[in-house]
Amino acid sequence: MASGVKNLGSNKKDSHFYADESSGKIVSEETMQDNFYKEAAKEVLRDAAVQTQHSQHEQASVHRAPAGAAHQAPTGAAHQAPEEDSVENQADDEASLPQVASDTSSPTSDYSGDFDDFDFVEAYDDDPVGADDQMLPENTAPSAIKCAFLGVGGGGGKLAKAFLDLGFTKTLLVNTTVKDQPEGVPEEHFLLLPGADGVGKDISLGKQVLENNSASVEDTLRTRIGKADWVFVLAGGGGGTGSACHCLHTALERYLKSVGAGGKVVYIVTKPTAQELLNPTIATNYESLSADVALHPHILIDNEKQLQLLRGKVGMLGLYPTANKNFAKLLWQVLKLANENSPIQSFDSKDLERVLGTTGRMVIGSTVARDVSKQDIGAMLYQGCLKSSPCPSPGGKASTGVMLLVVTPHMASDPGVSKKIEAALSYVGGRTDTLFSGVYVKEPLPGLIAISVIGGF
Ligand SMILES: Nc1nc2c(ncn2[C@@H]2O[C@H](COP(=O)(O)OP(=O)(O)OP(=O)(O)O)[C@@H](O)[C@H]2O)c(=O)[nH]1
Ligand SMILES: [Mg+2]
Repeated sequence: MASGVKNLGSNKKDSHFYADESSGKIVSEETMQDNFYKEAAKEVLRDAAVQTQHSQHEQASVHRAPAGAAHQAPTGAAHQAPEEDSVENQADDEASLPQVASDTSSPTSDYSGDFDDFDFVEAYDDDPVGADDQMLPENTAPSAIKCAFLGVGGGGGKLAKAFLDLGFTKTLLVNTTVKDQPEGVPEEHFLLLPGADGVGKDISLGKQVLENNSASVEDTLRTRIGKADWVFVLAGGGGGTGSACHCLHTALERYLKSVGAGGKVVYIVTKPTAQELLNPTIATNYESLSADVALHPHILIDNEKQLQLLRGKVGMLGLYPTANKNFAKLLWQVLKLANENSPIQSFDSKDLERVLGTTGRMVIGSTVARDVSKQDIGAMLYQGCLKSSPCPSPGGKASTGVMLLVVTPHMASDPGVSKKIEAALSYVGGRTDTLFSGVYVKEPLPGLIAISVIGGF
């Protein structure tokens, strides 16, 4: 029963009368029921109107709130949110309703689309589609240049593995067979070329297989290496596959160009041992390879010299793995030092690029001078680097040279040693057209360490 109404009893017609306190009138039961239903109907209509307003406001606030909290929360919960409250307050004022609707109508129509106007904003944010599935991780070995290593054939693959072991993860091993691949190299670093199960020292077959698959090598470099500025091609001279590696040159240059590289292809090839060179096929294959790389920057590793230096120190089985590791560490030291600052004199990445980019052969070597008090230290260091280098001795005057010296803090602060260091650098400077040098301070060291690269002959 509606409030404010008192039951006053019934008349003879059995009709009930009620006093309506709000109006001060006495009304019959019929009238009373009539009023009650009218009131109830009005209340229902009012509720319905308020509900419609609410849902309109909720829609408006949902469009405005990207977090979608209003979507998730039931109406009651949405009412508790301060933002929703402010919307609701406006809804209570009927006059403000069209205002709210018109406020929201314009952003609503903007937001309700599929962002056509701004669908470009993230277009360049993502990594290239599909390219990253096979992408090898970035090199972890510190280096002044962004480089990749490509091992071709059995010996080339083993040399490449030595760089991979140092943290040059951007390393790929290409071969015509899985049979002479080094152990312990994850599958993603291999590219097996179809067409022959090894080429059995047949360099013509090697060239044919590499040429037929050069596009695949180029693609694999793009998808697995990505961007590198320099590609070091490693190959064992004398076999059929590695000796044919120059067939990939055009594809490698195209790859470098396509990734916007600033560097070149540098070959690191081995010269067979004296014993191996007695075999005419091996000798011819090696000659073919050395002629192919002659006009490109290249390092020749003399296997005879290298193995002689190791014989007596390492067993047969360990000869090549040790030699490969030593060579990789030697070259890495140059790439790494060019990345370091020196309080005395730095050899920087531009210097390194000048040397690596010089056409012709390079000789790389290192030595240690335990007694820095000797007078002729300049000659000692230079000759020592050449003598203990795995490369054949240089022929003629070098066009570019690098002399990197690593000294202890004690040596660096000794005026006598500093004078000798200067003399050593000018000795090497006199033997190359352009000398780049760097002096680094480290400890502990077994003595004064010298690393030299001379190139361009
Ligand atoms: N420095 C070095 N030289 C190696 C190594 N393995 C092989 N060689 C040299 O590389 C030469 C060529 O051998 P491989 O590289 O096995 O030949 P390949 O390129 O695979 O050619 P095929 O087997 O004929 O298809 C050998 O005669 C060795 O002188 C190595 O681990 N380090
Ligand atoms: Mg082989």
